[in-house]
Amino acid sequence: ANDGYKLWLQYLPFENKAVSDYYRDYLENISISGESPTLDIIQKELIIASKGFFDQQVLPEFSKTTDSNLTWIIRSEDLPEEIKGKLGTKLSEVKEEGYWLKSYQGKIIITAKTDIGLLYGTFAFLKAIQTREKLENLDRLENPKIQKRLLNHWDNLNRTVERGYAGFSIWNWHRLPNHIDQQYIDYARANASIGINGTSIFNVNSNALILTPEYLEKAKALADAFRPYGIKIYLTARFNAPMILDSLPTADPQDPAVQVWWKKKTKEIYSYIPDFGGFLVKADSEGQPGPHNYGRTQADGANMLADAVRPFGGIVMWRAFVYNEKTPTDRIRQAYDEFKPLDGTFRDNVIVQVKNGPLDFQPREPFHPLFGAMPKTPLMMEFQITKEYLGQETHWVNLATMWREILQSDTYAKGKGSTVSKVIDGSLHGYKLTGIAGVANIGTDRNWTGHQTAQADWYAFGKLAWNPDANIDEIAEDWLKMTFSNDVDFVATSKEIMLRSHEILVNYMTPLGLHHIMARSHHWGPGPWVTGGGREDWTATYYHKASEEGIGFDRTEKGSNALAQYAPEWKKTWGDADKIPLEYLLWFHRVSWDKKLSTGNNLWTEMALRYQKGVEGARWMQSQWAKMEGKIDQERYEHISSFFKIQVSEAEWWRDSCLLYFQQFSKMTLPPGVEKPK
Ligand code: GCW
Repeated sequence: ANDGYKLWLQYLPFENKAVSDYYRDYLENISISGESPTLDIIQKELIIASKGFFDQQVLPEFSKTTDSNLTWIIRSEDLPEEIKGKLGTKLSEVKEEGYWLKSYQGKIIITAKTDIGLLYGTFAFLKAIQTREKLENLDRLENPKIQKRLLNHWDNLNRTVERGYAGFSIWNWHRLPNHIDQQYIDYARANASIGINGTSIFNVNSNALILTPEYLEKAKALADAFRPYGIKIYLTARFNAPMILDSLPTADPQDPAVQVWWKKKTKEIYSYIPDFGGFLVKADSEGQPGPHNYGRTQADGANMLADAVRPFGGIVMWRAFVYNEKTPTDRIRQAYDEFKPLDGTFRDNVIVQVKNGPLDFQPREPFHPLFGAMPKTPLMMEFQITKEYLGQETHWVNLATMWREILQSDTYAKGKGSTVSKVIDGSLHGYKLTGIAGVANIGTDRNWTGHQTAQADWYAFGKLAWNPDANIDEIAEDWLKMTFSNDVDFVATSKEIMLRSHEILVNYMTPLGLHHIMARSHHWGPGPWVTGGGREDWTATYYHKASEEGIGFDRTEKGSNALAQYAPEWKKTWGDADKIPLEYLLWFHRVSWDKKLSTGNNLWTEMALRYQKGVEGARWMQSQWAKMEGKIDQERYEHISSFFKIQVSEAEWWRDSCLLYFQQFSKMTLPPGVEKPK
């Protein structure tokens, strides 16, 4: 039985003797020089892997000397002088967390400056075996392009997970700090295998209790367990914690007593966790307290915390997801309007964490206009790995496709080629601090992520965090091979499903630039009719504005002018309803139902056809998957098959509800080919 618990670290048995014999030479005798907890972990991982590959038949032998062994795991400083000389100056290109996987005179040398680099190199070596690479010509020197590569857990003290769809929180507060569950170790292994080096373990809608000794002790236990895997702990800071925990009359960041409180609190945290990474803060958003409460700016708030963590080398990740229903402008303008003028006023250990799009993790959004707009303030990316608005972990949708679209978008900040990926890897503006965060999709489900295939999103996030320009086709292919099988047909078919899945989902949920038409509050399923409830920016009608005249949000200068937050190059294409790619049409324009589009169809017909196409796409995925039976273990095959029943019926639900709802306004009939709503 295979329930998916082992993620992409399945280390499945080799398919035949020839393959097994080939890799056996490299796995049987391994030299690991040096000693450290991380080197112990490397050794353990090689044993786990060998047990899997060889079906318990072969176990690696380890020695400290390099002698006759074919595989060496060795810090670059410990390499024999002769080999150092042969490897030459390239050796110095291996940076702190980097590694070099190098085939050399029939041997494989895994070398790095640090033990964490060796751990990453070992995982790269195992991946090469898992994906059946030939080892003779290996020459892979890799350094991460982004420094802080974090998961953000939105986990609460009662173990519910905000927007979590894979069970409860894996953090068992009740048993911590004394019990370190094996799942924490497997979590650390999985993260280290993809280069994640930080985790913020608590919800951004934070509870100040997480900062009390009782919980700091638990956080410390996790930090101790994760340290040898190169993973640091970060905590969310509730802005009014001084008032809640110690009855201070205010949390004003300019108040000296408040500043002293945070300094003391920070010192206390570091006494538990000496390498504590720093704070993640959601302030002044969706009811969370923040500097606005005291007439202060986001920079005032962030800088106060930055000063507290600075002596210990910590950072502050300050979220830009700040908006307010009382601000009369278009919600999607607000973060830019507020943060852009603050550029250059943040301390250098602050990094502003910006969601990929200006609204909120929709199936498709244009990139956030802050990227490229804050040359003097390091910005980090926040992606949502959990699928709040994309089927909530029951739909198969490959998020890497969507992330690539954002990462490769051109901000034009310094002319053509100023991609978002270059903003966040720091190369565009010379940021000294770089980072990326993914809101975790992990829970207590046996397979961690609800949908077996949602593991791919966790995996891809790590890979893109390491290199935001990485090839997502390869990422998908590697993940499939490591997780399920190297069968050529299986990999080709499943990869095609993955790579087409995002466009399919967008078509059946929010085609043509529609957004936030999900049901209220829980965001599951369609709800274009959602209105009222006291807060306009949480209604669907605010975003689609459908009437008999037309549909869409005018964000040109005739409307909210959010378009002006982008480079002039974008104004030219996005500003013109006839030139804008149809994917973004209703995001930026309000158009009449009978408007003729570039496809030759009018808007209503195009919308109906796209919803239909989305449904057909989901059915196509399902039928392709049906052909995979027998190619992988039955348990996971069936798990995915049953989830397709959900996905297809929900795709139909979306199409039918949205078309029936919008038809009241368009007053046009459904075009041929679109099924009648059930
Ligand atoms: O996506 C929205 C979610 C909230 C979340 C918020 C945020 C943590 O609906 O549940 O709160 O964004 O990112 O802060």
